[in-house]
Amino acid sequence: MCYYMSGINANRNILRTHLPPKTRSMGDERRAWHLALVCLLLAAVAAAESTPIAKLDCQDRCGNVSIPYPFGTTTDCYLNEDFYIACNSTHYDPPRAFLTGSNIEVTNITVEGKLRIMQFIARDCYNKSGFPVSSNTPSITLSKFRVSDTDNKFVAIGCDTEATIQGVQDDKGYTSGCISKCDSIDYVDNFTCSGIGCCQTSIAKDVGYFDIAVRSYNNHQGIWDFNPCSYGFVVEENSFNFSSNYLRDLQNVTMMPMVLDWFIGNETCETIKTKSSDDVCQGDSTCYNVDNGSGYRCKCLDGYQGDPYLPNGCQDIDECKDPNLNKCEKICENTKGNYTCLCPKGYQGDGRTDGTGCVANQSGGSLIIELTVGLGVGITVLIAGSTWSYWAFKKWKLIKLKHKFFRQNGGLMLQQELSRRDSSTETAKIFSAEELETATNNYDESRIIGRGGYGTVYKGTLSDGRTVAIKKSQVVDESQIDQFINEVVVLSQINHRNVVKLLGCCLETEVPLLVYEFITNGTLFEHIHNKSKASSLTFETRLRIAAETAGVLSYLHSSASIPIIHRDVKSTNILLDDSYTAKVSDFGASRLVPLDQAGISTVVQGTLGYLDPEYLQTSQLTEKSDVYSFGVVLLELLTGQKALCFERLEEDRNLAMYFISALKEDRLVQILEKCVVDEAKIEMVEEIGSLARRCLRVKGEERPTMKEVAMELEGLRMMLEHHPWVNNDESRLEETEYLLGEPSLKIGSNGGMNNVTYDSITDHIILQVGHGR
Ligand SMILES: *[C@@H]1O[C@H](CO)[C@@H](O)[C@H](O)[C@H]1NC(C)=O
Ligand SMILES: *[C@@H]1O[C@H](CO)[C@@H](O)[C@H](O)[C@H]1NC(C)=O
Ligand SMILES: *[C@@H]1O[C@H](CO)[C@@H](O)[C@H](O)[C@H]1NC(C)=O
Ligand SMILES: *[C@@H]1O[C@H](CO)[C@@H](O)[C@H](O)[C@H]1NC(C)=O
Ligand SMILES: *[C@@H]1O[C@H](CO)[C@@H](O)[C@H](O)[C@H]1NC(C)=O
Ligand SMILES: *[C@@H]1O[C@H](CO)[C@@H](O)[C@H](O)[C@H]1NC(C)=O
Ligand SMILES: *[C@@H]1O[C@H](CO)[C@@H](O)[C@H](O)[C@H]1NC(C)=O
Ligand SMILES: *[C@@H]1O[C@H](CO)[C@@H](O)[C@H](O)[C@H]1NC(C)=O
Ligand SMILES: *[C@@H]1O[C@H](CO)[C@@H](O)[C@H](O)[C@H]1NC(C)=O
Ligand SMILES: *[C@@H]1O[C@H](CO)[C@@H](O)[C@H](O)[C@H]1NC(C)=O
Ligand SMILES: *[C@@H]1O[C@H](CO)[C@@H](O)[C@H](O)[C@H]1NC(C)=O
Ligand SMILES: CC(=O)N[C@H]1CO[C@H](CO)[C@@H](O)[C@@H]1O
Repeated sequence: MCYYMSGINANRNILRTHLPPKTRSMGDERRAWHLALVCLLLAAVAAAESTPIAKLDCQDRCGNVSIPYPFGTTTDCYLNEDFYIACNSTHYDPPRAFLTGSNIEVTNITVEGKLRIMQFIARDCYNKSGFPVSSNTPSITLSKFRVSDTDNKFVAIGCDTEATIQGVQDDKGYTSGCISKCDSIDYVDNFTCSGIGCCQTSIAKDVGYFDIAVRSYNNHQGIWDFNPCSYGFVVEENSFNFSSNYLRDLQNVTMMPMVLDWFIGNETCETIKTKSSDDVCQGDSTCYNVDNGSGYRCKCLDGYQGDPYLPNGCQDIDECKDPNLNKCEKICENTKGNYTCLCPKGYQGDGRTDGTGCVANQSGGSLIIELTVGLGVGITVLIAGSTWSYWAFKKWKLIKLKHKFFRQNGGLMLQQELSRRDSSTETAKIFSAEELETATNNYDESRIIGRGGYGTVYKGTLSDGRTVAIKKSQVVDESQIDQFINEVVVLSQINHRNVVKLLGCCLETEVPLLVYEFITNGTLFEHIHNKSKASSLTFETRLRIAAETAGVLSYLHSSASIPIIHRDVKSTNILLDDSYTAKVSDFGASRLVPLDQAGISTVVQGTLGYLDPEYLQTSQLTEKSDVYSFGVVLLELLTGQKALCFERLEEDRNLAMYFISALKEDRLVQILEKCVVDEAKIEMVEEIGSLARRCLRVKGEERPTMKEVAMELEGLRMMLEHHPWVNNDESRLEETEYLLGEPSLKIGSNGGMNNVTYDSITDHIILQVGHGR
């Protein structure tokens, strides 16, 4: 056995070949750009994180569209079927969102009750001699939501045009429309739909169905040169700006944005209150009726903002941060849902600019005293000033350097972008260099909690008391900065309980720094290979850690909006919190895989002992490489042995080889960790061994997918919970019989479980069991 094998530098374990060096300036520019973009992504994610918009472990966006609860893209993530959004990532990149059971594309959802969709436009076109060439009459049918009468207009475009909209309002039909005729384009006004070349009318309330038809009186003859077609559509008023060019050519435009009103149920707040179980307004929010009680919505109380349908969705607005939100003259103090104004010492009043403000207290001071004080202050200021100038000069140089780094790292672009954003939405935490220096006591040696191939990780305490992990690249090497950037890109796509959270980044240093949540209990590696800690890692915990890790890898491979291959799965990259929940970390080497590519060719990168032999040979990266590495981690958990150990015989140095030869010679039990032998039944251990064996197949395609692995491990966990398969000889016989009596729980010859369905997004496992339970 070899428990302690320190002295091997982590870097040496990393096998990595470099791409040919790029020219520096090009790299710099690209990198700066990249980082700015990436941090924006991070900003969006961080904002979403600080005020959640989706339920825990639910996808909160689909491509460009953010999906706030009550909407959701998977079971248990939406309020009811009406709010199901089908996120189609198989045909579109970025993925696109569709209303449930329809081809209606959703482009924006607000928690205030609006839903922007794309709707087809009606057209009726002729050729020069007046023959119809194409026409259509699009319609829309909404099962639940209604076309917004306040946000949309019905618009017709053409100079020989009659357009009608036929709608259904509360089971009663109605027809409306408008006519536009003109002889010349010269009279057509730009930017206003004034009746010449373009006419518009309002939409009725509560319309859930409409169709649109356009006709022409003279088949556009005589005006064909500037207007061959008529068009009609319902469009969001604010996003449509008429131009005379549309008369000539709107042929490439097939869809226009339209706004729907959404609401909950078909009852009023008053009736809902009487059945408290149905109330969906959460936290600091209140219910209000939509129109005449055909449904209701929730909104955050005054002074709060966020998603009122989530328990912690409505969060206090810090009015003091934004001078436009408070009316304080001097000191502003934020309170829950409001703020108060204070006056400094020596002043009195209500402190409000719309009130009495702050006025100085009546002081009995005489002119002489004031003069003396003034003189004293003057001299002090003079002395302080000259010292300060000297000090400021040094500081100035430092600041200039910081600015340089900030610029180099894409900070300016980021800043511009942020300032353009709505100031009310909370932005990413961009940490300042000082903040992180203070947090880590100037990157003190004692704060180092890990060193990896890609940098040093420090433990830090922020001024608000939060403990964080700060990752800093060791060497200024472009490829390493790229790794950091890559990590931010990847992490910004993931929101999962078993992935370490990224809290923010810092751009002012020469290398960007990443700030993560601090995971209290260290790496899985320490827990397996440190004798004293290993003893407290029970078989059940080991199995749970394996299942959680497999679950999150399966999520990365299949459920995240863009598939992600971790590429460096190993026990040092799995962290444990105090409840031993696994948190996968270090996405520096990870790759996003475009949907149409099954495998990508890359520079081989990974850690010896965990590295997929097929990938090593072919450089073709696929999800199956993670499956191999996971197989090795599974072995580590089972055997308590290191992935690569120079104290074993040469042919056994590699844990995978060692395990396979032990399996062949039928001495599996000899190499197992003691607690596993003591606590688990041999059948279950064999089951896991067989799973590991399949993960370690040389040919990637013969390995199971991560999803299958996750399912199988979850199935074993369920079984352990329901009939603890503890090694107890007395119960063994009975147990076997019990299993035989329940065929649906039996394990197939290949070790696969029947009747287990697994949804890695929600981490839910559904185990169908026969009767008698
Ligand atoms: C998504 O956003 C990107 C960047 O803002 C934009 O280029 C792209 O067209 C958008 N895609 C869709 C489908 O709206
Ligand atoms: C995605 O969209 C395509 C094309 O519209 C469709 O054929 C496919 O069934 C959709 N996939 C899902 C999962 O909805
Ligand atoms: C969605 O609509 C809201 C309100 O119109 C707007 O503030 C927001 O920027 C839109 N989001 C996107 C991604 O277009
Ligand atoms: C218009 O279409 C008709 C019928 O297809 C055809 O006979 C005629 O030649 C077309 N005229 C022009 C100018 O293309
Ligand atoms: C309207 O604006 C377009 C450009 O957007 C221009 O080409 C056209 O000449 C303008 N028409 C009038 C009548 O000003
Ligand atoms: C339409 O566009 C023109 C030029 O881009 C702009 O001046 C005008 O204000 C716009 N009108 C509306 C209603 O947005
Ligand atoms: C419409 O599409 C055609 C071909 O796809 C292209 O030649 C034409 O320039 C487009 N027109 C506009 C206004 O984009
Ligand atoms: C309200 O909705 C429920 C269930 O969705 C339905 O059974 C009921 O008929 C509806 N009531 C009205 C007045 O539409
Ligand atoms: C609400 O209903 C009442 C009576 O049913 C009606 O008089 C009123 O016009 C309705 N208001 C709206 C906004 O529909
Ligand atoms: C906030 O407090 C002020 C008085 O300080 C009061 O006038 C105002 O109505 C309060 N606003 C809210 C939203 O409670
Ligand atoms: C790990 O967690 C266990 C259980 O919560 C705790 O007893 C132990 O002190 C923790 N170890 C470390 C290094 O934090
Ligand atoms: C209880 C149950 O649903 N059993 C099913 C398990 O799956 C097999 C085949 O997949 C079915 O034949 C069983 O009926």
